[in-house]
Amino acid sequence: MSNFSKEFIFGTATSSYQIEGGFDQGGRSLSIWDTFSETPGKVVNGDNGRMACDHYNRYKEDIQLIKELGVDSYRFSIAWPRIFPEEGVYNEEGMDFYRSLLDELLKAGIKPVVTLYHWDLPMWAYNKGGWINRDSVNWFLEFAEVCFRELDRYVDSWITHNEPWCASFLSYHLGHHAPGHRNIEEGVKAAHHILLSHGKAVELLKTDLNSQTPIGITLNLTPVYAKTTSVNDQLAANNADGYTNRWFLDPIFKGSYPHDMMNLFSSYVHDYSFIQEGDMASIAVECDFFGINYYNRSLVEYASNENFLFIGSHSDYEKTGMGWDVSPNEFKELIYRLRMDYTNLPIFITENGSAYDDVLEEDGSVHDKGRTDYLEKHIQAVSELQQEGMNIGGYFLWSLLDNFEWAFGYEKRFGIFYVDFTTQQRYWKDSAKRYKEIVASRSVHKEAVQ
Ligand code: GCO
Repeated sequence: MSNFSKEFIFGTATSSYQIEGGFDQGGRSLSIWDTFSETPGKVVNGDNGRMACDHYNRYKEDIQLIKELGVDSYRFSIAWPRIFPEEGVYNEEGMDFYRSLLDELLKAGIKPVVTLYHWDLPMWAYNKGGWINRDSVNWFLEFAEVCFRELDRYVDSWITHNEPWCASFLSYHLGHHAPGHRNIEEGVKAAHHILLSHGKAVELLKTDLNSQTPIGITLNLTPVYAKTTSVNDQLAANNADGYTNRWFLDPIFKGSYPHDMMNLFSSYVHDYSFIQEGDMASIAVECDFFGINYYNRSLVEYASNENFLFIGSHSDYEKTGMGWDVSPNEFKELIYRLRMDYTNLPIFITENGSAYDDVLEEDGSVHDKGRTDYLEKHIQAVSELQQEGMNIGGYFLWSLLDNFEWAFGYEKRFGIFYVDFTTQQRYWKDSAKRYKEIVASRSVHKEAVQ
């Protein structure tokens, strides 16, 4: 696993709502996740992110862990309700938190990669229609602008949005994430406004603010496979791919939505007039890199009673604790496809990781063999991709800490550090030790080639 060039970035990633806690500290107002998790039946065990990993109060020690891990970079997100607790009301204290966090990272020699939106929409914005309201683009730009102005000098790279599919379809159509709506048209509109706000934020940073800091977007991509070669299953796979991947890839890289999906959606989306002149060109703005979050492949089959004619199919692959297929080869195939059909930009794996049922031993160790194997297989895949000239710029392991796993609450642990949520103590899992070794062996290699 030593085929990594000296520029290759190893990192780890988190997001604000999942780790910060401090929900009422520093002038923060509520986000849609605070409210959603208060709604009975939405989050496993009724968990919420009020305390989470208490990172808001413990960020210094968490940065020490990152430093000890030896990675080059840390990806985190900014909680919008800390920066604008009310519409148009800027909260300096919220910004101070991120300034201190960034200072501390830079002191530790860690490059900050900052995501603007990782799903914690302020409630005030939701109350005015959230992402369904086109004004959301302007609210987001106001937030982005102040973040750029105040923080750009500390930041190594910006990511506008994390996984627009989740923030739109999973949240407004499938209802599993906040705000929990179930309406296809809303999902499609939310996706459009999120993508548009991405394009406009990139333009703002590059053109209006004239910054050289690299900026991009992160999509969650799930390569879809058909259960059989039957025409029906192939159609199911095509639709699943359209719904999950192409609906986001096509506008970003080709400046248009896929026509087959527009037709498929048109029984529910009566009017596409929310796509205004110039929008598609804005969305397709040139970025500096492309971020992807990869967890698993998906296997689907035809289902005549489903809206889009597909459902998940039984797969006999080895599974993670989420029930997701361990599928490093499909990860490679995904990258080949992106290179063939979509982009030459440097690709960053901005998330990759796995949940397993961890056991904290009495001596403080956690023998998470499943997660360790998972990360080795995927880093091996990245290494092979690098060797094949696929231009992967970096790899960020999800996640630094066990944290609030959205609708799964604290039941699913993705961290390489175990968090005891009663004491807030952190423990090294075996996977963290292994990751440290992998990163360090690359550093040795680095010195040898310098
Ligand atoms: C994601 C999310 C993470 C999740 C992770 C595991 O971007 O999907 O960024 O917040 O915790 O994917 O489900």
